[in-house]
Amino acid sequence: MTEREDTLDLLVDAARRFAREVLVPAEGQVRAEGEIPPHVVQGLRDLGLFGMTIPDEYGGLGLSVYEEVRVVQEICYAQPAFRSYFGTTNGVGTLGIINFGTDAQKRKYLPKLASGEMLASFALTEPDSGSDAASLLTKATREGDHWVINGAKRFITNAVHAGVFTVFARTGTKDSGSNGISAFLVDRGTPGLTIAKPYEKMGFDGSHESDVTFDGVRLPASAMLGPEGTGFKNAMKSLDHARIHMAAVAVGVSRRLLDEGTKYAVERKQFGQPIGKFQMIQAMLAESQAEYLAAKALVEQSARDRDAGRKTTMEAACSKYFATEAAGRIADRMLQIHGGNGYIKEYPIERLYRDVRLLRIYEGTSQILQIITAREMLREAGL
Ligand code: COS
Repeated sequence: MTEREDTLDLLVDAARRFAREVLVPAEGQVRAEGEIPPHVVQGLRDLGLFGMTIPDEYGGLGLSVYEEVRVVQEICYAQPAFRSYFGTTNGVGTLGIINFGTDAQKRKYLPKLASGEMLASFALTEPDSGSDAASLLTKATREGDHWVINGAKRFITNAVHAGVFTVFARTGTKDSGSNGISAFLVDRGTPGLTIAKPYEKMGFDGSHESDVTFDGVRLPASAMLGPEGTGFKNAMKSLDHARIHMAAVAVGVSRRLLDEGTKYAVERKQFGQPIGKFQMIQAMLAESQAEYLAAKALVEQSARDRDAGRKTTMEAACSKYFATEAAGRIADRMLQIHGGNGYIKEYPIERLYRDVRLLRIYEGTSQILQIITAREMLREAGL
């Protein structure tokens, strides 16, 4: 084993223990208070997870994509909202700065993001632009040495906590399509930036998503991230990485769901024996275990392919599509094993069932991921 593999084993083991000994016991508190408790945030900081993907020269752990998915699977043994707190920063919130930022932008933001002193949000989606991301309407207008942003964003994770937003806005004409979109870094507190109260949601207790509006937000030209007109492509490149991360979230929570279902099948007795002795329960467990192992293998292989420098647009789409759809089926079967007890809040399965429903929607719906996959296949076949 190399030293790097040894270090990864230690980190994965620490993340596993932290999830089981600290995060899972805190789930009830998060449900009651709607917030991630300070001792959890501190624990995530101590593990270095806010800087998981940030290069070590900026104070991060500098993990490869494969290393990242190994850690994320462990953390997501607990409800996935814990991951949202640091994962958005590591994912779409920061990838643009790491990959397309200037030295000055990297120096300004990455050390604070890596330590968890600052969180980052990714502001792409709008009220009328979701799956069709290139149709966004937020406008950036050049005024001398400045850009002025006007528009509205929707479903912005961690907006209430974020110190910096990667904002996508149209710098080209209305008809300029994806090539008329640029990215900007907007600091919290910039005049004209308003963050609304978080939505009430179906699940993901403790994770906060809000509307964000830009009313004449004035930025220096140096706030542009990457060259003018490259915002859309850079967002897509960040999402290619982030979708592998999201697939790992689904794998982690699937493991938890399986453990909850198996435990219940051993403890619960009907007709004079544990229900796990019945073949119909066994079939649900076995089908779910096979899907979990297949999703895990797919996600880890896609991560390795990305680390090897391959274009993984299709692999990322397939990983997120398969792992999140599998998590949905696994949640449904494990709740079914719990019978009536699965439908009441006394058992964690009810909350996890609601949480995993989001995984098939955010960072690309299953249907968009199928379109991306088929397009790549057909392009390779010459269409
Ligand atoms: N990497 C690099 N470039 C990419 C890319 C990728 N993964 N995907 C697209 N591009 C490029 C294309 O090559 C094309 O470039 P050219 O104009 O030079 O040919 C350009 O971007 C436009 O691509 P495309 O024509 O495929 O764009 P569409 O508008 O047809 O569709 C989809 C793009 C549907 C894939 C995109 O809008 C998408 O992913 N939607 C979902 C958004 C999402 O996930 N939202 C969740 C919230 S964000 S957390």
